[in-house]
Amino acid sequence: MSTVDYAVQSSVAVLTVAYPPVNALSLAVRAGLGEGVARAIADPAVKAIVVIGSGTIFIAGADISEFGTPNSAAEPRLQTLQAQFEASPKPIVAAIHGTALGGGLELALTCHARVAVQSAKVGLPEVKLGLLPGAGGTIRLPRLTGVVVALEAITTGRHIGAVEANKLGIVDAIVFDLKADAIGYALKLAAEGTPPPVRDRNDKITGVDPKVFADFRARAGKKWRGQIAPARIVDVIEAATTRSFDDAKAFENEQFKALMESDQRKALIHYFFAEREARKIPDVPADIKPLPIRKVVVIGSGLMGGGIAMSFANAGIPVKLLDIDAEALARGMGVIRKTYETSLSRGSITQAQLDERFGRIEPVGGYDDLGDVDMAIEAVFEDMALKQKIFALLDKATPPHAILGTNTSSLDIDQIASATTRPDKVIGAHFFSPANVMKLLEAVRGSKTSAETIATVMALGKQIGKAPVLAGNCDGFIGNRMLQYYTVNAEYMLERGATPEQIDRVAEQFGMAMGPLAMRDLAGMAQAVNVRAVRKLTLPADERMPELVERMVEAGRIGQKSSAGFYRYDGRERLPDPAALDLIRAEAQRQGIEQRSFTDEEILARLFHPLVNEGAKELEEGIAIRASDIDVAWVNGYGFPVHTGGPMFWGEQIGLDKVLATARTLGAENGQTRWGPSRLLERLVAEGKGWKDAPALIAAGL
Ligand code: 3H9
Repeated sequence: MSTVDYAVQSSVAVLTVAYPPVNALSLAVRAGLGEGVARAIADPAVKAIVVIGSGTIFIAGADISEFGTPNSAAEPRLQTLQAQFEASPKPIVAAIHGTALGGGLELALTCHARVAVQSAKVGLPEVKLGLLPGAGGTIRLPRLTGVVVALEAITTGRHIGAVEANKLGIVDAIVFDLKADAIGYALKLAAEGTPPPVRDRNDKITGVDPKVFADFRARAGKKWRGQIAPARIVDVIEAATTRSFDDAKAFENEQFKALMESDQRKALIHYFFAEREARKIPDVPADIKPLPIRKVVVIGSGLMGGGIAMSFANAGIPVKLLDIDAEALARGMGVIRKTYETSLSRGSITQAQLDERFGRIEPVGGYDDLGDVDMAIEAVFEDMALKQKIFALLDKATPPHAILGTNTSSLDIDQIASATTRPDKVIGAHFFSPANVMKLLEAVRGSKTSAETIATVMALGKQIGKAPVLAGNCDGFIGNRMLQYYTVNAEYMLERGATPEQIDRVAEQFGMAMGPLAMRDLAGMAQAVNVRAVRKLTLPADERMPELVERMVEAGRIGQKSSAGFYRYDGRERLPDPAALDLIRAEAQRQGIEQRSFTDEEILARLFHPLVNEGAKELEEGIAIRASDIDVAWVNGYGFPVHTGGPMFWGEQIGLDKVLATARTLGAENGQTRWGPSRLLERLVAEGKGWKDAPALIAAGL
C-alpha cells in the first residue's frame, strides 16, 4: 500500500498519510506527499488540497530512525516539500488530529491553513531529542505566536492543546468532523483567496526588544542544566527577528546540523528509543493482552499512597484510597486536595480539572467495600509482616482477576506474594516520590508473576504517563541498588578531604538537579540512621560503612530541618559551614584517614562510575534486562541528566575501560565484594565490546 493515499472528494484532493505507527516523514512519505500535491495542482478538477493523517496521529515529525541514513538526505527533503507546499497555487489545508509534532507541525506551517479537532495537540519537541526544529519551525512559529510564546514552547518542546493553539494563532479553526470540515475550509480558501504564507507574516517579529531574549536566557537558562539545544533555539528565534527569512533559515540549518552532530543528540535519541524499548519484555509474548485496569485501590494514605492515587486520578482512572486509620485518611485526602490547589494556583490545572481529578479519589476506611477493582497497590511502610497481612486481606477482598501490586522499595516480592492464593498476580509496583510527579515506575517480577500481570503493569504504566521499567527481585531492585554507591561514595570522598560544596558542584554541573550531600540535607538524616543501622548488618566483611551521617545526627545537624547538616541554611539558601568541615575532619582522624585534595574529574568518576559498574552486575544477574532499561530508571527516578543518555549510555560514551579502572581502585579502597569490577564489565573491556554484546556474553555464562 502507498504511504500517501490520494482521493478527490468535492473537488478537493485529500492526501492521507498512512505510515504506521506515527506517520513519520520518511522518504516514502515525503515522496508520496510531493507526488500528491503535484498531481492535485495538475488536475483541473481539483480546487484545493487537504493533508490528513490516518490512524491516531497527523504526523509525528521527521522519521527519527532515518537519521544518519542516506534516506534522511534524499530528495524530496522536508524543506523541498515545504517549498512546494508554499508555492502551491491551490490552497493546502492541514487537517490535524492526535498530534502534529516537529516536522509534522513544520509541514503544517507551510500549508495555507491549519484546522484541528479539539483533542489534537501540536508542538515542536525537537529539543527533547537534543535538536532544534530544522524545517523552519524556529522562524515560522514566532511569526504566528510572537516571540515570547515561541521561546517557551520550543525550548520546552511542550505539546500545546488545539484550543490553546487556536488562541495562539497556530491553528486557524477548531473543527468537529475533521475531514469534511477541512474540505469545506479548503474550498472556502479556494473561493475567497488564501492568507499570506506564514513566512511572509512579519508583524509579530518586527521591532522585538533584544532584552526579551536576554531576559529569557537569564530566567530559563537555569533549567537547562547543561543542555545545549535550548540556547541554540533562543539564538535562532532571535535571528528570526533580526534577519531576513532566508538568512534566518540558513542560520537555523547551520545550527540544526551542528546539533545533529552533537553527543547530546545521540544520547537523547538513545534515550527516546530506550524508553519505548523498556516496555517490551522478551519473555512476554506480544500477543499476551494486558488486562484493562478500570478501577484501582491504593492501600495507605501517606505521601506515597496519596501520590499514587493522584497518578491514577490524573489519568482518568477512579481510585479508592484505603486507610484503616480514619485520621490518617482525612489527613491524606487533605494533602491531595492541597496539592491540587497548588497546581490550580500555578495555572497548571483548571478548577474543572481539579474537581474532576479530586472527585475520582474515594476515601475508604476498610476492606469490605472494595467492589470490582482491577488492581490494588499497597503503599504502607516497609514491614514484611504488615505487608503480608494486607496481601492476605486483599486476596480475600478483591475479585479473583485483580492484580495485587506492592510499592515496596526493598522487600522480597515472593515473600509478600506467599501470603496470597494468587502469586501469579502479585508484582512490585515501585513508584518514586512524589509519585504524582516522578515518571519512573519500577515493576518488579517475582518468581511466580505471570506474563499477563507483567504485560498489564507495563501497559498501565504508559497509560498513566509513567516510564515503566521491569526489574528482577533483589535488594534495591534496579535503581536503589545502584543509588547506595553514589551516596556512600560522596561520604567516602568527604572523609578523604573533598568538601560538600565541591562534590555537589561537580554533580550539579554534570546535570543532577541537586548534589548528593545537599540531597541528604533536604531529605533529612534522622531516618537515614535507622536504615543504615539495618544495612550495616548485611555489609560484607571487607566493607566499612562511613559514619558521617551518624556524626551529623549526633551533633544535632539533621539537615535543612535543623538549618544545619553538611551545610548550614539561611532559610532555603545553602551555605558552606566550617563547623561541618570540622566535624568531617574529626571523623576522618578517628578513622585514621589522611585527607587530600580531589580534582573535579576524580569526583565525577567516583560519583558516577560505580553506578555503571553496579548496573553491569545487574545485567549479569538478570535484574535488568537491558543496559538501556537502567538508563530509563535513572533518568526518571533519580534525575540523572537525560542529555547524557543515562548512566549506562554515558559510561559507554566515556569509555568502559575508565569505568573499570575506577571499579578496580574503589574495590581496593572500599572492599572488593561489592565495589570491585563486574565480570561483565571486565569481559567487555577485554574484548573491546559494548552493552549490545552483553546478552550474548551473559547467555554464554560470561
Ligand atoms: C524532527 O521532526 C526534525 C525536524 O524538525 C527537522 C527535519 C529536517 N520517528 O511513543 P510511542 C515510534 S525530529 C520514528 O510509543 P505514543 C516509536 O519508536 C522529530 N519513529 O507512541 C514507537 O516504535 P515501536 C520530532 C517514531 O502513541 C512507535 O512509533 N518529533 C517517531 O505513546 C510508537 O511510539 C518527535 O520528537 C518518529 N518521529 O506517542 C515526536 N515517533 O512501536 C516523537 C514515534 O517500535 N514521538 N516513533 O516502539 C512522540 O513524541 C510519540 O511517539 C508520539 C506518539 C506522541 C507521536
